[in-house]
Amino acid sequence: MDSRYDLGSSVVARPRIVDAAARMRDTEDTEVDMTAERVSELVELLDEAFVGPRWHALLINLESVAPDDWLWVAPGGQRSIRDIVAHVGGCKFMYQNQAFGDGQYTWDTPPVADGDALVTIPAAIDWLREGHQRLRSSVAALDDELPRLRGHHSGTLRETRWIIKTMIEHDLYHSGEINYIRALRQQDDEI
Ligand code: NI
Repeated sequence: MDSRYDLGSSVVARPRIVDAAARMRDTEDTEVDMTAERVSELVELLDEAFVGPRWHALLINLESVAPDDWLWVAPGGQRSIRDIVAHVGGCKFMYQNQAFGDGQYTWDTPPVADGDALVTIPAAIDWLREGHQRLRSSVAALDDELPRLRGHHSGTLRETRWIIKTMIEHDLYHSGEINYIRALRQQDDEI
């Protein structure tokens, strides 16, 4: 029998279409679930790089810095721990603003507008926490695809996941620098 006239088979075909639609919905649901899972994992990694508990974290290393170490520059060096904190904190505000905000913050218009924020270590930590909180909230609120392109101060759009990954690496990288400068200053560097 010519299948074009076989009503039976078109009736049979119908559930397959329903199945396909259901499968598509399931796939979408799974993708949403996977994005949510990945986002929450990235938020966790952002927090770990910033507050710890592991000793690589930025705030863990700042805890060992004494007030006298804050402006010290190692022989042959150029940057104090304060300078590094200004850079790390500024990047938190700038990356957040470029990727999730109005894109106004750049290297030339540093978001470190308030000089008081860096006068003491506790004030700097408060300021870092504020920058981190902004970034963290923006990431935690993500419900779209992590490959989505977003603004970056270089002028080149970057994937959302690249921006988050860079921010995680950035805290850890400069945290190590802070630790090394502090160790030179306090003369307790070890192999
Ligand atoms: Ni840097």
